[in-house]
Amino acid sequence: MKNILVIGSTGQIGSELTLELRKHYGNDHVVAGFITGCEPKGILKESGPSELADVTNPEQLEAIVKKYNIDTIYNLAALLSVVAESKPRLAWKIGIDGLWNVLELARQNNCAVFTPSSIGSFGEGTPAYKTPQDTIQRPRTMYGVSKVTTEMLSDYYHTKYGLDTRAVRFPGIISNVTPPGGGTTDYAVDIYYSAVKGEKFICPIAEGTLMDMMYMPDALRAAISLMEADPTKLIHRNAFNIASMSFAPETIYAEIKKHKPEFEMEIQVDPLKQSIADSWPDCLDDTCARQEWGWKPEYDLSSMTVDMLEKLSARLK
Ligand code: AKB
Repeated sequence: MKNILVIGSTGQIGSELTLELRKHYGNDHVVAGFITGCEPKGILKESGPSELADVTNPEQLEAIVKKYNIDTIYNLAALLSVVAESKPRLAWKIGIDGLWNVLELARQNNCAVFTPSSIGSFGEGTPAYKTPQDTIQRPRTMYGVSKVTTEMLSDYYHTKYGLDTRAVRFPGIISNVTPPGGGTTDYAVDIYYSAVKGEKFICPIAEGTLMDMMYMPDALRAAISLMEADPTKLIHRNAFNIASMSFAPETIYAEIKKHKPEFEMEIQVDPLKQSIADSWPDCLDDTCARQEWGWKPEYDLSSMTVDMLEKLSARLK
């Protein structure tokens, strides 16, 4: 049985990943790490242990690892792409100084570590269509720079110290539970909220802009199954391309309109978000993830849309 610490358990991915991990490994075996001002609430708080776990505070993290005999860390602490552009120093402090703390602690206590990367780790010069697993990564955003560094530092700890580090490159994640904050792909979540509330959606991304996206249940399965995968089969480590769907604003709009014919969308391009989106791939090639650990998504745009509209309508009623 694993003993797991989730750092960033109240964020967009963390809030659902922590509950999913508790289903797999037992409530008492998964500690929800949070920072002041982002305390766990409701089922997240009630279903298992939680602890203050600031990634920039190594002593605090060490006390949790010792107290709960932690052997696996899901390190989800990061600023998303748009926020990281306005707070680059903080993005580095959380993403890289924080990662250093996690990796050192993991080395001393023999923990496995999952620290996600992103489609944001690619940039100009990367082949945009069917982006290969191993290719040019020269992003010009602080988010991208910190994600490439995350991948390299995590691989360094694996090759140098034999630490069990693994990760995926997440696309934009779409969920009906915790909304994202400060990402370039957030529009693909916000659009569902507008559709369910009966409001016109103002889209910050231009027509024709393709980006990889994924429904949360697939993202959670990816993280957990990669950490469960047979290590002898892994040729890559940090980080695997994963993909399930790629679309532009007009395509998701048309899909929602099939269910909500009166729904309206107007495009008002946000220059920062657009420039970030333009630097990211159109769609990733996830062959290595499929071959090395059996990755296979379950949702496409149409099945995700049905589920999103149903769940959000029930929740926002
Ligand atoms: C963002 O838009 O910043 C994130 C990501 C794709 O990493 N959702």
